[in-house]
Amino acid sequence: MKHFINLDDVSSVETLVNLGLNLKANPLQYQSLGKDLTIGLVFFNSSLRTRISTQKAALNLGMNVIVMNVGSDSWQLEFEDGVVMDQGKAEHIREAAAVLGQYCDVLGVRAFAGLTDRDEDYREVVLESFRRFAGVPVINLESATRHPCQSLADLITIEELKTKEKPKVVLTWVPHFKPLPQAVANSFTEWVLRTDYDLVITNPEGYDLAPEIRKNARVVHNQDEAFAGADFIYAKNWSSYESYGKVLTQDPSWAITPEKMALTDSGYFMHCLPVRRGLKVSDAVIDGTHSAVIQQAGNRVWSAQAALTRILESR
Ligand code: AN0
Ligand code: CP
Repeated sequence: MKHFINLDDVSSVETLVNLGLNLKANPLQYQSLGKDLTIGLVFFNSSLRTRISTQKAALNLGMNVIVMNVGSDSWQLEFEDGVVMDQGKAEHIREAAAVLGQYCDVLGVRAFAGLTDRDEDYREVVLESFRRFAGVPVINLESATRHPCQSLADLITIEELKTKEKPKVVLTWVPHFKPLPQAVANSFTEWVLRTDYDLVITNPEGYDLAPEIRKNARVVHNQDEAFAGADFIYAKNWSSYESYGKVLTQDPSWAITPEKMALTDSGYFMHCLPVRRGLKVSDAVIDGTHSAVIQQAGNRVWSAQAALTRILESR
């Protein structure tokens, strides 16, 4: 695997999930694979899980790790070509990415959606610039429209918990007052569509994900109907794709409560975290025996380590 930017970089989801499970059982089996190599983690946005789990994964592979927060620790970067740089941005991505590629053997990059210009976000300007100019493999630590490290951890978790060959997996929109990116929901949809699970997406009208993401997935606008008999409830808020970046409703009836979970077949509650308790999910659900959120976050180490292992193997 050359890069881990989106699903196009992955030939077999099943093999990668199995590698993640295998690494979890024996974390240090490739301890010398990354010896004397350096990974640089570049953050344009905040992070708890991604920041620490990716460092841990790199350490398990014997790598050295350097972390940089863009903006506070570095210069503000320009991404547009052909501009006269007479405003606040002091350095162009063409130099910045190429220079980071001189210091690091692999780069991880987090750069969220701006949520104002849909075309710009869906062109993945930041991640694609790193792919073009860094000259080293790039790992997506959540870009404008995708979060593959999260989705791989999600599938590892479902594989660990599923009791049926073909579990019913429901991706549900939950309310939030701030516009959030579509990246987690987009990637989860794409990755689950590459499995043989039964996927249902439920969201209010106006919140359908991009057609090229949801493809032929079943979308229902009645949450109770979607939850019937579900084995996994994957909750996430996202802002509208159609009315790009807008919050169209904050309807509290879409939050995950014990009553909603009672509609499922003893389903597990999943969320990528961070999650706002009380707003998106009741304490009784997230603290309950069928909450998978901590296991899911723990599995972020094995997803990052699986991706990194494949990249180091093909250097
Ligand atoms: C981010 C998002 O929704 O994309 C990161 C999730 C992993 N969440 C927030 O900004 C709260
Ligand atoms: N789920 C996730 O990516 O969390 P962080 O934003 O804390 O990294």
